[in-house]
Amino acid sequence: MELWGLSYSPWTEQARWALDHHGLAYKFKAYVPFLREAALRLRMKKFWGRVTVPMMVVDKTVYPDSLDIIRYAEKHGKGATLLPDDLAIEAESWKARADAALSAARGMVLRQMRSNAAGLNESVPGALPGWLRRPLAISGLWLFGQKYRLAATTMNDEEARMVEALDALRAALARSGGKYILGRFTLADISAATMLQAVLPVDGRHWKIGPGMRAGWTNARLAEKYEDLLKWRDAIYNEHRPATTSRRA
Ligand SMILES: N[C@@H](CCC(=O)N[C@@H](CS)C(=O)NCC(=O)O)C(=O)O
Repeated sequence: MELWGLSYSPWTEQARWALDHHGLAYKFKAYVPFLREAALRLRMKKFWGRVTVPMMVVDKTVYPDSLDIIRYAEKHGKGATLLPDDLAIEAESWKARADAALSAARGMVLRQMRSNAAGLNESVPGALPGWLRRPLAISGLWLFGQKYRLAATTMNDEEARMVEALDALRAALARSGGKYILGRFTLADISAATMLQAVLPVDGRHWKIGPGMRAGWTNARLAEKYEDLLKWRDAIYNEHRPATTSRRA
């Protein structure tokens, strides 16, 4: 079983969390946008249209999206379900809400990375020579900005979309008693916890991230305003995402 992903991407983290939660072992293949796109397309046998990660291949079957991978883990893994029958629709709609906020957050992060030399350096593979790293990282950032139409939005719009999701999360936790969004640990909690990565990254014991990237993913304004949600996220990670180094490729 092979999982292609971006180790710093919340979508990849959701897929890995579900696979780990269900005790499924996989080989992690670190994707690099643009540089490894041809290899990804070849592996997926998808030669046109958009490709994203996470993407998983099991035997000859391709699972091209985080939700497909999570559903695979539900079906083939062991342990408590993340999508119980009575809560599956609501849990998946929380994932959709978190993913929409994360798409907005991608813009926030890309904007912050422009002036973040350390983060840019960490975004390219370690094996590349020094002189190539900066030009490659800058062109990658520019291409990403084009691909995700950064010019069509502003930091304020993106922040507003994130705030909407954060307010909804706060309200849902107030209704449910504060521990789990839907009363039990489900995909809703995983999705919302990974969404908070774009407010303030979780402790590196759970999800490794370099100092430059950490700065690029931090939104100090939101972190101050949603401290309660960050505490909730940390508790979810402590209880449901044991820190190990083995899976942190
Ligand atoms: N619907 C997809 C979305 C994943 C997604 O947006 N992945 C982005 C993360 S930044 C990606 O792979 N970007 C790489 C690229 O566009 O080259 C999923 O849930 O798996």
